[in-house]
Amino acid sequence: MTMLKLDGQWQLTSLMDASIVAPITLPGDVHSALLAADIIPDPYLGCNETKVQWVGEHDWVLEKTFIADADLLSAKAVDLILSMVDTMAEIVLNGETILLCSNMFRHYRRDVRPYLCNGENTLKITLKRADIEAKARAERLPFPVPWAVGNNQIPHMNTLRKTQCHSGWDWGICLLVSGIYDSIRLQPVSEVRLQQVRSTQQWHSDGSCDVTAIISAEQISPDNDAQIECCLVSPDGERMSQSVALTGTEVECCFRMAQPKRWWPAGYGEQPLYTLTVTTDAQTIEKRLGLRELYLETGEDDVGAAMTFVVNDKAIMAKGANWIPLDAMPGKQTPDHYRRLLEDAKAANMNMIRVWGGGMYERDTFYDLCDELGLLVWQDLMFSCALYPSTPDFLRDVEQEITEQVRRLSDHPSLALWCGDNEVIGAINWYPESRSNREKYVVNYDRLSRVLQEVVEREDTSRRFWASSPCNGELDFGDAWHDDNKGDMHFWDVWHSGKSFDAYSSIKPRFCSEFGYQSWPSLPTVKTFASEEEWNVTSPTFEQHQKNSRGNSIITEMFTRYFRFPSDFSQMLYLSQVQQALAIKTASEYWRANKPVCRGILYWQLNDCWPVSSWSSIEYTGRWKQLHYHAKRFFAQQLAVFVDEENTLRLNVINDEHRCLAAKGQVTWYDWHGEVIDTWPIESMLGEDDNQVVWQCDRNVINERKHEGFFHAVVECDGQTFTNMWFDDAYKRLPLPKANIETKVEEVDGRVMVTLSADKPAFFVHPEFDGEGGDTGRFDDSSVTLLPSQPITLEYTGNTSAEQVKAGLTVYHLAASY
Ligand code: BMA
Repeated sequence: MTMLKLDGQWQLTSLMDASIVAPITLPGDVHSALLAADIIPDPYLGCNETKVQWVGEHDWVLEKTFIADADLLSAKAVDLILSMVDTMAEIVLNGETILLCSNMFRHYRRDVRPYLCNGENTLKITLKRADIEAKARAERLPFPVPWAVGNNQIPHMNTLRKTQCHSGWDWGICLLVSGIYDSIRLQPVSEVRLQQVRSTQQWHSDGSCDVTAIISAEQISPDNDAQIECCLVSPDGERMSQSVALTGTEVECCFRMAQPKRWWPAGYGEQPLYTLTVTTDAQTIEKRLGLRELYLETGEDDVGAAMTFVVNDKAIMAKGANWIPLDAMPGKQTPDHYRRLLEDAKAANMNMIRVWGGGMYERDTFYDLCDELGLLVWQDLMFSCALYPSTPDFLRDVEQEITEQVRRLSDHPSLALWCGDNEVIGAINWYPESRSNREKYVVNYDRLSRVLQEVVEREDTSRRFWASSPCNGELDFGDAWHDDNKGDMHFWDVWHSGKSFDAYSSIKPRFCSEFGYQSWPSLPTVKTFASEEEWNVTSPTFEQHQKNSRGNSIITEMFTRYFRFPSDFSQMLYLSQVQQALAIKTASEYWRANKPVCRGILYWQLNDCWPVSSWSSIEYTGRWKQLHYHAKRFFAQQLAVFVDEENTLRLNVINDEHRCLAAKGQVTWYDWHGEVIDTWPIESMLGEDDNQVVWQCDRNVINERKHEGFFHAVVECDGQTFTNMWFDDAYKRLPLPKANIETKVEEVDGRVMVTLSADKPAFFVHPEFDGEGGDTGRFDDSSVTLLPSQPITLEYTGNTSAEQVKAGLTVYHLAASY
């Protein structure tokens, strides 16, 4: 008896206008179906967002007929299994209502055998308007609970368990999507219903580890004693198996690993995965396990309190970015797209991704890839930037939701932390209602938070619950936007509060889980959503694709502090990406130079869910912004950083690996022709997890020759060379030379190589390929410094020939932007 998938083509009809009929592919969303059927224009183009708002204001019916054969009907039970149902849904099978759904994050499983008939069956799913339900729920609340005004374009989304950014965010289109985003299955059950498999790891002092699989199952035919097959295969293919009889509803299988292979975050070691397979009654659950010990160290210290993830007894420097939903139309969230983005995160030397609380508990694919790539996951529970109800109904629903999600995800080795929400503690200070009655709303907050904590601690004893991001610690309702001595912080003084980039060096965070700076997308990405007449930062299309009301002014105003004003639209786009890279580089490097005080840096944000101006380092098209290339350098396991502090310019060399390495190189002071003013050799032995000052220079010495040149460090370590730069003033005041850059594109052994050479020093040199396949390819490095007579050869990876790259190449650099 095999499981029947009801995925594929269904029929979609509007309940308000029966003439609107289209095929819909499930898993998928209503907007994608209407787009494919040419009923709506592409919401991502021009100002179409406004034109498609009506879609969220209809109720929709999804319908499919399918054949139930004798085999399926011979089962004692046939379970309909559903998840990611968005959101208010009535499920009707052959005229009988079998299920009402109202939480996008829940899992539903119902035996529908009594309603199935031999031959043709009809499954009908009605998706009701979310906006009306949200409003009705808000009206029933005992007191007003402020929603995410300023981010959401549709009110009261906080009353609904649905992705909060579906109604818009400060980088997000408002579509109010609906649909079913996961496979719809009919699972026949004859004897035993295999419900779930979870595992625990018990480490012993001799280095061995016991892996126990805890299998929950329900015997529905009492006549036979069900047998359960449990098998564990090591990364080398070594197989261990056990067969156990099911007594009661839970059974355990324990495997002792004498020499377990440990799983490590990226940059610290390998990611060996064991495969656990449990089978019974033609049902199988398979999981990939990584064996590792992990805890979060938050003990008090001289500074305040630590915030350090420790894996296999080694302190980890968490480096990464915040993750928002992959695509605003969930039907477009494909496995390939997940893989590409997460591989790009790893390629930029990240080892942690924060799944932000205004999106969704991610799909299995996401966590599987994080396990495989060594990306730790900071997992927010799905609450963000609003206050939330604490009514009994709401708490009951959430309790169920969190129970199910923790059970689903806790076996992933990548999962590092359960965090209760995004900025909800902070949000108590944002809204007039809660500001004027703080105690009431703090208690309201705590009622929900306590449920989240209790569920997490009951369901997953191996991980920490962290109430909120940001949060200064247990029951601390202080200002985690500014207190840098304990807990995690969100530092927005630069972007949202308009301070200059030096504000990043005014704090020494223990763990900065959010800080960001926006840029505009590159010209090739702009071309995908704006026609040429709209290529202007104040055009209607450009303003529609900027969701932070002051965003474009902030970017433009900041230009005036650091740069000479760019000469045209394409240079504005380019410069905005230099500026963004500089902001995040300044912060990340300074904080890394403060290790071990700082143990985590996650910038806002990795990705975009539609083409938009935003804080992302990767554009919606997949193109790397300059920031992502810089991240690859400033997140590398070894790094050299200039720090200008206390009248001294110094060079810190940082090693995050837990092994000693020799570092060698030099610091050179160049003039604007590339001639050496002075040079100093550096040589040092780096210890494990080290941070050393390897060179320093009195600032007065530099001040005497102000504006005469720039500092350049080159360090070689373990066969890798890394460089860095330092300038003694804002770029706009420096006499940057107008370098000429020569470009040679050639094919070498089937690889496309681009050699850049300059006659004078050139900074933020950024080649951009605009042509067919340009969105899927990239350079192996960019936004680099070019010194005269030191050409740099970059590889362009992608399905593009050297000829094509040559034809579509533009090389930007800072002095050519004005
Ligand atoms: C944060 C996030 C998001 C937001 C971002 C940019 O604090 O949590 O809510 O998109 O800032 O404003």
